[in-house]
Amino acid sequence: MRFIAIVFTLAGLTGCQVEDTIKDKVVEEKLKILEEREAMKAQAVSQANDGMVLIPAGTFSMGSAKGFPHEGPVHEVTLDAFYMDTHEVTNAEFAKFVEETGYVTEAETWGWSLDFAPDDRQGMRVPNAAWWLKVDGVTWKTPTGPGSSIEGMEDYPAVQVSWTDAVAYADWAGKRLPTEAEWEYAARGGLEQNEFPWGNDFKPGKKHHMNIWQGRFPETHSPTDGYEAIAPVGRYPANPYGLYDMAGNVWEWCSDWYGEQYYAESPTKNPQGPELGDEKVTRGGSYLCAGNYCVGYRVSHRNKTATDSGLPHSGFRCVIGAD
Ligand SMILES: [Ca+2]
Ligand SMILES: [Cu+2]
Repeated sequence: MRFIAIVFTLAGLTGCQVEDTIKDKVVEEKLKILEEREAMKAQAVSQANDGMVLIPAGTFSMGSAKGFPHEGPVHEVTLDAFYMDTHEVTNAEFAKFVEETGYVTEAETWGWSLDFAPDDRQGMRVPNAAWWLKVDGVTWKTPTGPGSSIEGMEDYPAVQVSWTDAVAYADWAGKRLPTEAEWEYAARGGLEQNEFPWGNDFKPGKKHHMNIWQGRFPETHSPTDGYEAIAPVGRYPANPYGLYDMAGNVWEWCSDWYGEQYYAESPTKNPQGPELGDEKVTRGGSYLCAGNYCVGYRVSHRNKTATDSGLPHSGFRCVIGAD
């Protein structure tokens, strides 16, 4: 009966009118979605007023000829403006997201994750990186296994979050992960071909500017930078854009798939990374990075991790487009 009534109503209109009505509806819906998105973005930007900084649009030389081969070729990249979190997403921020959404991280789903263990603990070791151990009960709340906790560590970066977890957080916050190009551009702080986020001096004024590993990794360690392992965010000077910890402390997820040869074929404008890949890019190095090993704290250094992997020295920060 209802169906007949609808058909009758439609038949009452001319074909053109029906089409126009449908078109209007589609346009209306699209406008509504756009408006909602804009509102979300505006809200995220204003909420984050003191938590994000504007990274101005510009062109820079991405990569380095002084690092590992995949850091080259140095190539010109032009980016639109964006806002970036001044610090890595903290445990307090991640906890708020979990509280509001009931989100369960991948490590919590699997029931295990990886821990740094250059000792003789028995268990499943990661091939080619024997100091990584699969440990049951490792999660963002218990980052080194049962008995560990993040109590009192509200202002430490959230770790043991997979790429998928990081994207879920970003969606919730109305933000997104930075592209690899955005990350490097922001980390360089407006400087040209600098080694570190603040310039070329490893220790300006003989003062540590990042939380890394002092000694020969992984055998000897004498943490003169003040932190044996993870540090709270923002304990070292910010770079010229006002970004903290773009070198050291924890690795940061980017949105790009990792492509070893990508720099040779990268588009100039707003590159998004290869279309497909096995692992996602991580940047910035961590408290485990040492001069004798990966030198991961160099601003052009590239690293990669499987999307479902959480690690005790890997976190993230977010961005929002500014246009
Ligand atoms: Ca350290
Ligand atoms: Cu490293």
